[in-house]
Amino acid sequence: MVAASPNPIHNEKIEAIELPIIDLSAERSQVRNLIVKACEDYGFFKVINHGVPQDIVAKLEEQSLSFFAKTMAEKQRAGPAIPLGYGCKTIGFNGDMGEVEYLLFNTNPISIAQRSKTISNEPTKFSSAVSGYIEAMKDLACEILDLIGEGLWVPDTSVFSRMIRDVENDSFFRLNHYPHHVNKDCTNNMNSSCSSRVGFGAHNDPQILTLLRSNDVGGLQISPQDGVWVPAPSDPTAFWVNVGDLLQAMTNGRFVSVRHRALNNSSNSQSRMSMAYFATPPLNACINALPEMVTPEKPRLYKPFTWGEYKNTLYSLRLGDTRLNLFRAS
Ligand code: GA4
Repeated sequence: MVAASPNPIHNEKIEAIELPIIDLSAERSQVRNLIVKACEDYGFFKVINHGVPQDIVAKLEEQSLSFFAKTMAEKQRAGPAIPLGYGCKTIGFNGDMGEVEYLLFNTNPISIAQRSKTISNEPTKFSSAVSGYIEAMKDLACEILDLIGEGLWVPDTSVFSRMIRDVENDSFFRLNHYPHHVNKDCTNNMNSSCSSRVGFGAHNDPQILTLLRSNDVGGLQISPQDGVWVPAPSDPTAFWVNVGDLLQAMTNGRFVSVRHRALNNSSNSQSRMSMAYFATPPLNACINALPEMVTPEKPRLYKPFTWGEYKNTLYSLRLGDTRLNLFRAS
């Protein structure tokens, strides 16, 4: 920890902790141990030297920028994000709001090509940028999941990645834009109207693993414990990786699904843009603690469920709800 300061507005503490940074080009036996440790300690870490070509990222960033620069009427041609499409300020079905606009996709290339016709004047360019990026994210997520399998010493090291490689996987992808505000009140960032500007409210990701990348504008924070928020500084060349609810359930609580949020109160004149890939199993995949994770000292925490059941539950709840508790074993 290098600094701690109370936020006078919400009684929250902002702590500048150095979050784990994992160099994927280092020796494999080291990397897998560091990843497992980061998943246990924070459910969150940054990967560098990940091998994702810079031009794949740059192409998508350019397409994303030009979409969000359009007029509201043009953007709304993408259809409402219920559940997939363009959303502005409203998040999900149950009244959650945030200072954010976004595009939500599934990761099927045919569906992306179809949707791109309503999103861009150059649909082929747009869809190949999105599909190319998703492909790279899927490979990176599976590589990280294989390292996790090895680091946990489970007999079937592809037990996690196989769910994501399955043709029926239900992975999602989202592009977020947190518009820059010109606000006179924001000269002092201790001011309430400034520091309380939530872009995407506190929540846990429901899936297995999320890979998040942003431009050079900060705002992402994680909460390792109630009332404490740790900034995750922006790094356009890296990816933040976070553990989702399903991985917490499959590791019987050994890994933690990290609570996080994005604030939209940047003090420079740039808007934050982020891209998030959510590695998700098929709807009928059974989510159950791996036998190796269950011991007499660590009895099963959650009852088995399918991703489909979990997905129905999460869409019936609010963004900030902790849904995994509803699946407790006893
Ligand atoms: C949070 C993680 C992903 O962004 C997402 C979100 C989804 C949505 O935006 O439609 C949800 C949210 C997320 C969890 C609870 C429900 C569903 C909004 C919401 C209020 C795409 C996801 O899978 O779950």
